[in-house]
This record gives sequence, C-alpha cells and structure tokens, in this order.
Amino acid sequence: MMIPSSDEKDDTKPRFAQEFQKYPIDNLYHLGLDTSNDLSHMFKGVEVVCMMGSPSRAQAFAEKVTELFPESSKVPDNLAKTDRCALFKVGKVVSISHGMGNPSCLIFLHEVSKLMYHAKVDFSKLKFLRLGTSGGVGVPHGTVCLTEEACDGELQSGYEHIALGVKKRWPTKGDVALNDDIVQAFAEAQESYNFEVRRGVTMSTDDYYEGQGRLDGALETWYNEEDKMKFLEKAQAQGVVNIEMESTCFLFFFNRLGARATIIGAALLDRLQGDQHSVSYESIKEFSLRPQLVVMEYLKRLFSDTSQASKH
Ligand code: R2B
Ligand code: URA
Repeated sequence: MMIPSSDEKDDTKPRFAQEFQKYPIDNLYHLGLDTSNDLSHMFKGVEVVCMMGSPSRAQAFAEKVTELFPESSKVPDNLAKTDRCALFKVGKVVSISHGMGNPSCLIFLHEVSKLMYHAKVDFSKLKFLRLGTSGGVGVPHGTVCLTEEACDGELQSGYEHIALGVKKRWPTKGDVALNDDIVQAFAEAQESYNFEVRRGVTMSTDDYYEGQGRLDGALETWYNEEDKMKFLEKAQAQGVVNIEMESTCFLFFFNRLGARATIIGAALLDRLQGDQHSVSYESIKEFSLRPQLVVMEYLKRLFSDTSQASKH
C-alpha cells in the first residue's frame, strides 16, 4: 500500500459551499478582487498561504520569500485593491494580512480560501499557516509556539460560532503532519538560531486585556493578581503554552473546510512573569519576526525536497 507523504493530504477535496460557485461573478469584497480578474493566472501554483496580523509583516515576509524564488521581483506588488489588508504572491507562496482578532481574521479566511478555489490551486498540496505573536504561558519570551490545538478563553477546546442566533462549537486541531514537518525543518537549522520552538495548546480570546487575565487594562478588574495567577497556572496545567486572538477561528475554519493548517506564534513575554513586555521595542520587533524565520526553514525544505520536486 502507498503511504501518502506528509506533504500530501489523502482526502484532497475541500468542502466548499455550492452557492458562491453559481455566481457569474463572485466578489471578494475585502480583498477588492472578484472573479472578473484573472485569478488563476495571478495565483497560479500557490502551495502555501501565510497569514499574519499586520500588513507590514505580510510585506516583510513576502520580501523574504523572494530568496526562494529568484525569478520573482524583490519588491512584490500588493495585489489587494482595498486598504483592509495587504496581499502578496511570490512564487508558490501567498502572504496576506488578516488584522487583529477572530472577527477580522475570519473574513480573510473566507475570502483567501475562495481566492484559492477560484485560482484553481491544488488543495492536496495547499497549506495555510498563521504567523503570529502571543503571550507565552510558562515559556521564555522569544520562544516560538506551534499550536497543536486551540482552546477558548474558558479553556474549552474548540470554537463557538453563532449563525442565525444558534451557537455551535467546532473542533480546532492543528495539522499534526504539518507541525511535524515544521519542527523537523527547524531542528535541522536549529544551530543558526538562539530560540526554541515549543508545541502545545494555544488559548485564543476576544480581548487582549481582561480576556487574557491582564490587570493593566483601563478598567478596574473584578479579579486580582492571585486570581489571575491561578487561572494562568490552570491554563498551563491543561497544556496551554501561549495566548493570542485568532487561533480558534483559524483552526475551526480549516478543520471545517478540510484543509491543512497550523499556527506559529512568537511569545513576546511570559505571562507568568507579568502583563507588560519587559524588553526593548527592538527585541519585541525581533521576536515578532521569528515565526517568519521558522516558516522560511520549512519552506526551504519543502521546495528543495527532491522527493517533492516532481509534484511541483
Ligand atoms: C496577537 O497580537 C495581537 C494583539 O496584540 C493579536 O492579533 C494577537 O493574536
Ligand atoms: N498578543 C496577544 O494576544 N497577547 C499577548 O500577550 C501578546 C501578543
């Protein structure tokens, strides 16, 4: 029996809705693109979609990816036609921003997935990565965390989504083989880096301040330092290694669509040590770019792997 490579998903068909496929023109409103654009030409051959909060990080990442595709322009064009996001395509990689928090992120998940569908990319090869920042839980600042599973602000696994007034909880698992490949690629290059990659549960909240148990927001909290520490220690005991604001919707979306996805998030601080960063702005900037370095190692390996070459 053929064992599928971890690069190829065996159930290759994503579960796209039928409705948008019937439209003469499908409008990807927040990208400022629609199906009257030649999307299959613009996004031909994409294999990895990298999503991140900020437009400038999406641009910086696209510029890094040009190293892997020497024929591409060193200054990639922003293909988004609105100011809601920045969207770049370099070789087989898309780099796109999604804003902060689940609601913003979810809009771009729908539209970038439909973009890939309309571009007729091969979903058996396609992977979706979120490169983010987070607060660590019991991990040193600067650690890069890889999400095995996401839980919500109540420490419950999964994502609660409301449609038509009905609340449903959906699974939020990171892709195991993809995480293995990323860890492996980083391990092979580890000596070039002075930080670690840790796997674990990521907690995702709808609030940076009280939702993450901070005491440094504008409002008087109903809890104190001791309550906060109890909660963070409980989270740690449940396997939580970091806290951010998009992992539940990111994984729910791709689990439901049937596509491979995971999240690589830099811990900017250890929340067991406090609520505010204790390092310089330059260090925070450097930590924030570490997921890009980890993903670059993964991409280098993915695109140079000779056993994969025939599939590109
Ligand atoms: C991490 O950083 C942002 C908040 O500062 C948010 O988008 C997240 O998930
Ligand atoms: N992003 C978050 O959501 N929380 C943090 O503590 C740091 C970055």
